[in-house]
Amino acid sequence: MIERCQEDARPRFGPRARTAVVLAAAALLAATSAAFLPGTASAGTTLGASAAEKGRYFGTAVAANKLSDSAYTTILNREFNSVTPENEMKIDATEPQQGRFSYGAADQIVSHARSRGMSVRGHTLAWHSQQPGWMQSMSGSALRQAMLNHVTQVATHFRGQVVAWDVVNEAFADGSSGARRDSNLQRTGNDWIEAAFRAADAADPNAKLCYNDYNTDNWTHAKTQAVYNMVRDFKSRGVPIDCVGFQSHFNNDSPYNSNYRTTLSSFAALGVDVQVTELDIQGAPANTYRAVVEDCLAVARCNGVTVWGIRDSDSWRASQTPLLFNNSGQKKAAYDAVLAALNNGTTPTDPPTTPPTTPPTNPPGGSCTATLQDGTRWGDRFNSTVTVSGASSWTVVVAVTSPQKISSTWNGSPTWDSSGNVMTMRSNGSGNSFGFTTMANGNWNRPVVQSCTAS
Ligand code: G2I
Repeated sequence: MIERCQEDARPRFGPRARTAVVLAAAALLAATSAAFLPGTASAGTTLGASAAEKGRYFGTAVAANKLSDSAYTTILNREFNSVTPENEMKIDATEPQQGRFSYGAADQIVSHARSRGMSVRGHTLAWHSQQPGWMQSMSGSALRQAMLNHVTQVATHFRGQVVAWDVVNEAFADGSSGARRDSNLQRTGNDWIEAAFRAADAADPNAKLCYNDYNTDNWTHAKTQAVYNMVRDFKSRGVPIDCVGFQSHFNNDSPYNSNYRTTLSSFAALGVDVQVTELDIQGAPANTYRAVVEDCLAVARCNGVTVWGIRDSDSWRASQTPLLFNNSGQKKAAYDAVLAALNNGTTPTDPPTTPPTTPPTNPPGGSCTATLQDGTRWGDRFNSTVTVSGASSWTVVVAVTSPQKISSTWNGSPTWDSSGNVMTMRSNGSGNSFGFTTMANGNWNRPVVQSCTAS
């Protein structure tokens, strides 16, 4: 109850207020014992499209210097609808000299992603590693101020372009201590993590703010429990945290455990979203990849899965061949398992809501007809599908109502007006329908089709 009172004290807008709504929806779900209903039959042929049909994303880490490799971008553009810059948003990349910010490589990835309807996860604002030299040599209040300024500047630069930030990365120690990791940031005071979250919240109130770590996948591990206790404490005190990232680098020393689903659902029950943020698995066993995806789909608040690279040769652990595509860019057995899991998975469904009575809007003027249909609705977002008739090559304009935001699209090539609320979707050879997910941000108005033109 303390938790809910704290939540209620926050302003009733933005994702932090949405958390209260989602909590209420989750409670209702539990009360009605209708948490999971079979999803509609799904036949997505790419990871991103199949995940989107389940209201999730399927993402990958991207390196800016590979965007000129057409074999790489062909797979990226075809398969993924979310992107995490692998190194380009880290502190050493974005503030190489104190007070001098450098966003070129990160902007390149963000632009590549957003122009293709992919969402962006920001990684990472505050971390003991990959600090530029000037920061490594700082301590105390000067370091605290420098860290907070970094969080503010970088989150402000990417405001509106990044759907989720790894605000703080890897702040807990390995092993059985359950303690914080010793670092120059930790030595500025135990409250450095919440200070970073508050700075990020002030700079970008609409991004989801995540804590991200590795070896926090096994529910029985001390490190997992320590992060869980921190998140529970943050929620009880109103620290603005929205999500927890589970890196999920699995290998023989740190294997997947079947209690992973318990980990995801236990954190989600605290009132945060959960995300699989850096998945790779030594040897890429199909069964383990399938299990991870099934575990995410089984947890309503698991937003999506990001793999840490595209081809094995792109991996930080290339010799372990841990990814979904081989060095030649061919799909591995694990790819097929992941796609099947996404297509077979159940769709977590909110309690029945009154269906909208407004008929689809198809204003005249185009030589084709676009019909919008409502898709799955969750506590914070909903899917829509638009079917086009009368043209095989088309341009459809769709508007959502501010503060709604379209967070992902599939089966089309989108561009946006300057407000971000009007999307022009062009056919891209994927057929005569496209879809998109809208973050409601408290507004459940139906998106409106403004025009359809044959092109
Ligand atoms: O270590 C795996 C990941 C663990 N979680 C946090 C992630 O940020 C981390 O990613 C890896 C990148 O995949 C590597 O690409 O982080 C490493 C350290 O930041 C990255 O390695 C760095 C090398 O240390 C640099 O020498 C190199 O210049 O990659 C850079 C770019 O290739």
